[in-house]
Amino acid sequence: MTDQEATQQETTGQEYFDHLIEQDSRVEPRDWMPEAYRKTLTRQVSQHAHSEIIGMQPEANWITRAPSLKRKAILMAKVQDEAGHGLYLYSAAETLGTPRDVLNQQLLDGKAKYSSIFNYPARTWADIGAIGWLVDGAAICNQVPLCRASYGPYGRAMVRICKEESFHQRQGWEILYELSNGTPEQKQMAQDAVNRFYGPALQMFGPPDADSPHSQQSMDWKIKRFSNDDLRQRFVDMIVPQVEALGLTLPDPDLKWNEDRGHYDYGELDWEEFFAVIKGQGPCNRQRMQRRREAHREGAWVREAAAAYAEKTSQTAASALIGA
Ligand code: BYC
Repeated sequence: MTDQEATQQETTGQEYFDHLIEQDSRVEPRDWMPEAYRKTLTRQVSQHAHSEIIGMQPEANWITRAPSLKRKAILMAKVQDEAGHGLYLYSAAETLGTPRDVLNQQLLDGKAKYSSIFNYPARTWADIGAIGWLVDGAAICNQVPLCRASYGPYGRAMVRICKEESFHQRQGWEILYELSNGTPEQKQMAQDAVNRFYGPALQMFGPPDADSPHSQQSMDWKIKRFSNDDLRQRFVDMIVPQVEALGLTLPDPDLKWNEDRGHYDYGELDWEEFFAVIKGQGPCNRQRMQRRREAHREGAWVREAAAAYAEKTSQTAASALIGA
């Protein structure tokens, strides 16, 4: 292709891309797309996938300690769902051109981020409730608009993920509800868990809009539909009546209804802590990454066996063709 033809192709591609975005239509893997769009989506979708995989750890630690067989089965199903979410998301990310093992290596090398929330420990059984109610609740609030993301494979993956997240949130709510209506010690355990997870759950929405370098461009491209602060506000408005129904409180003395805005005002979050956590200095960053690297090493034989099987079946298929 001559330089002139390449420029022509790029101009037509850009026009078509702009048209798709303007029409609120979907960009598909084979469509031309600006390199920066491909890059930001690869970043966001792979970070999202890494979050699902790392996010299995705090809960998986509680599978053996769940208080009944039923709770154990439910928690196992939830953790398995999260592995599945990771897989759909890696598949969606791969359609943008970067192979999954490269994305995975970025995580193992500590170059790719995953959600700050998973660097906090799950200390008690009530924390499993708080993770379900607050963390999965925040995830739903953030991810429902992503079902309409302009990139087709990402939006479609999000539809199924959101359905499963709703079940996850319900199971968290139910754990907290039961504890809150149990003995005074159980109620206190539920309150402590909410106290510890409230701030970090609000930080899942990302830094304040003024410190969010990617938001505006991602909204212009209709990857993100709302800003970080808008979604955070929506989440606060949603959980205030829920916490009342639980008979618990949120640990924020500044939380109050603002008649003029039609929203709850809430106190400043600890952004210094947030930025330290995403730089690797949270309470569990080292432990999470160490466990992920171990799991990757322990899984080497599975990857090798799958690759050998794929090779063998493709050879058998090729010999059958030659024989035919
Ligand atoms: N933690 O310009 P910004 C789940 C980074 S899984 C860590 O606002 P953007 C679940 C951000 O990446 C939940 N890093 O970025 C799983 C960027 O850094 P880089 C995961 C964060 O992308 C298992 C920088 O800060 N959900 O629910 O426009 C069990 C500047 O930020 C965080 C998703 O991944 C954070 N909280 O907006 C239970 C949802 N926030 O890349 C539950 C999809 C920001 O420049 N992702 N950063 O180095 C998104 O919606 C967006 O990527 C974000 C950030 C709202 C998170």
